[in-house]
This record gives sequence, structure tokens and C-alpha cells, in this order.
Amino acid sequence: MSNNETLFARAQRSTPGGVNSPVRAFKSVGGTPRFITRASGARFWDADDKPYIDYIGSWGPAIVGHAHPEVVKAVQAAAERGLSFGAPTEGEILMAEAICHIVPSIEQVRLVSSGTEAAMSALRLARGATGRDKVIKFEGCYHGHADSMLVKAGSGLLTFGNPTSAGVPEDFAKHTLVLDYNDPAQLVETFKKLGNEIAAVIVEPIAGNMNLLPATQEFLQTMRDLCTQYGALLMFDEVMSGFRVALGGAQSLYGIQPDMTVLGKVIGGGLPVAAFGGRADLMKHLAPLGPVYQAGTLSGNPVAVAAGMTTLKIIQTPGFFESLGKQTKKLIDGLTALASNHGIAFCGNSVGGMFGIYFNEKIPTNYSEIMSSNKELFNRFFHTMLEEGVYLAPSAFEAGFVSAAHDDSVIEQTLAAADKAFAKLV
Ligand code: KE4
Repeated sequence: MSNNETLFARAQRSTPGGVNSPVRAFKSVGGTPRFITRASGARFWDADDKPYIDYIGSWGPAIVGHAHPEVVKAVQAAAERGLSFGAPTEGEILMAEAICHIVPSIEQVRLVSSGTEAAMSALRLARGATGRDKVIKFEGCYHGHADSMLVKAGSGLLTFGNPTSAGVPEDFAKHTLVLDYNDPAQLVETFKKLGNEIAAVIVEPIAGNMNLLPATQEFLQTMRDLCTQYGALLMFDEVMSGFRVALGGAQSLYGIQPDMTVLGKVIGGGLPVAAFGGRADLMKHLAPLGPVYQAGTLSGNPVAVAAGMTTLKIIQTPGFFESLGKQTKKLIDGLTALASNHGIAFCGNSVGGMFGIYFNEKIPTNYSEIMSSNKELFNRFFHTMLEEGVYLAPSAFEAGFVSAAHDDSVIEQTLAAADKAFAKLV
């Protein structure tokens, strides 16, 4: 048995599925998860000391590369001053000011410890500030595992959602309406009937949890206009796209200003920092100022904030996102050309340092087109790439991530592996 297999067998005795987050268990692709022992730059090593070029980057946080010396140094220095105080620190002010400066739609921000917590808190704030109960989300978008977000589309357009997870009472799901991503007409119809009952619309403006699926400009603009017209709050979940597709996130690319934004991943640089923020007149409803309660023992943790602030400093260096976008596009263009050489129905897409690959004739524009991609071909491709030392997201329905450490030699090594992987699919 490999060390990964031994560790996986052992892990399953003490932890459900042997993992602390389901996607890590390789259930979608099959096989044995790799237990990572160390990481540096664009690579990490598994328990058999095999190196992999890493394209998940902790699902987004590792945008400057793993174990970046400046980030590690900042974390070490912060840790030597104490790990957590349960009292305010100047670092939290610096983080909040940086977020407000980089994301103009955010006038005030509250730091928390996970994207789930940020989205859950933002939705509670939206309901508290508007006095309304109903929220709209979109099929294929993921906003963490708070009960009211684990909901799938109801039977008909205007029937409220049904739980996607055991343990979520129907009553918790009934205030969540699940609509189709990139369908502006359905949004208009829904608001015409229920607009005055909607507290918020939450959307991934560039979706990454059904694979990569960017919203159309019309879809987001319609959402913005309807929320304004009916007094609902527009909430962009930029936990994944924030500081990833561009410095100012998806909202800076589309030029659309949400009322609230949910952030995570990159702002922690690999440690637990997430955030929700928006218009000051909304944020003042939060305790201790207002009646909407929200709290957290480790919110704004000084060591995590040190990792996040150093990461934010690095990604603000001139040309960072131009280079990241160029490298990501080089990867996608290379994969597309190789697949074509081998006659494989494959296409790819990228926005900044985020990409999607689809075993499909054309780039999907909605959830059902993404679901029509060839999952079996992806899984075979995934495993050959893994054998060749390239670690893609272990699911056909996840986005991939490039870091500043993915230089030309890393991309070339990836494409050489892909050439072999595509050849094996023929
Ligand atoms: P966390 O609670 O996992 O920090 O964030 C939840 C979340 C919220 N919103 C968006 C847009 C997200 O992408 C996420 C988390 N993304 C997944 C990746 N598919 C995290 C990986 C995992 O679940 O292990």
C-alpha cells in the first residue's frame, strides 16, 4: 500500500470519509486522495514524496504561491506576538481599510473565519435590514453550507426551495427561491410576482462551484435593476472571484455595484479570514450598533490577518493580475490546442487566475450545458494528469486556480502531461 492509502484508511477510522471537507475525498473522480506533506510555489508533495503541480491552490487562497517567503515571515512574526486575543487589534483595521479601498462598493466590512460564515451573516443582515424573509439564489452556485443555502430548486418556478441536505428542515428552505443562472427573463418574472418580499439576491458573479461559468452582463444588470426597483439587496458572493479574477473582483470587471459583498479565500492567504461588507447604512444594523447579531471568537485573528494582509500587498504589485491572467490563458490555450490535435471534444475558459475545462463541444453558458459535459472523460483525464504529477480539482464541476508561481516552465510541464493524458483518451 502507498503511504496515501495507509493514511486514508487510518483517517477514515477517526474522521467521516477520512476528510474534513467532502470534495477532498475524491468521491467524484474515484481513487485515493493524496495526503499533502508540504508545499512550495506552484507545487505540493504527497505522503509518498511525489511532487504535483497544484491547480487548486487550497481552492483559491494560494494565489501568490504556496509558502511564499513574505507570507510565512509575516505569520511567524505575528505568531511570536501571540495567536489570538479576543480583543481588537490594529491589524483588523488595516485589513478592513484595505478591503474598503480595493472594493469601492464596500464602505464597511466585518471579518469572520469562513466563507460560509460570511455568507450566512450577510444574509441575516439583509433580512434584518429589509425586514423581509425571502432570498433568491441560483442553481449551481454555492455559498457555503448554512442551512438556508443548502437548497435546490422547487418543483415550479415560484415554489420555494427544497433542502439538498439531510438535517435541513423544510421550514428553513422554504424562504429560499432557486432560479436558473444566466436567465434574466426568469428573474424579471419572479420579481414581478414576489419582488416586495425579497430581502436579497445572492449570486456568484463569476461562478466557480459548478465549474467556471461567468454571468452575462445582461444577467447581472437585470439583477441590479430589479433589486433597486423592488428594494431588495444585491449580494455578490466573491469568496472565490474576489481578488482572483481581478484586484477588484468580478464587480470591477462588470462595472456593477452590489449592495453587499461576501469575501474569503485570498484575503486569508491560506489562513481563516473571510468577510462581508457593503453600504454603511446596511452595516450599521449589525451588533453592537444594531439588532442583527453576529459574532466570532477568532474573527479578525491576528495571525490569519497577517497572512491575508501580506497576500493583499503582493497582489497589488503592478502587473500582478496581467501576468496571472496571461499565464492562465496560456494554460487554457495550450490545453485546447492539444485536445484538438487528439480530436477530443474539449474547451476551456478563464477569467484572471481562475479557469474552467469542459469535455464539451462548446463553452457552457448555463448550468444544464455544464452538466452535459463528459464527466467520465474528465475523470480519466484527471487520473492520468495525477499520475503525470499534475493535480487538477478532483471534480468535473469545480474551477481551477493558477498562482503567481505558475511560470512558463510549470505551464509547459503541465501541457506535456496533458498531451499524454489526451492521447490516452482516444
Ligand atoms: P468556506 O466556508 O468553504 O470557507 O466558503 C464557502 C464558499 C462560499 N462561497 C463561495 C463562492 C465558495 O466557493 C465557497 C467555498 N468553495 C469551495 C470550493 N468549491 C471550498 C472547498 C471545500 O468545500 O472544501
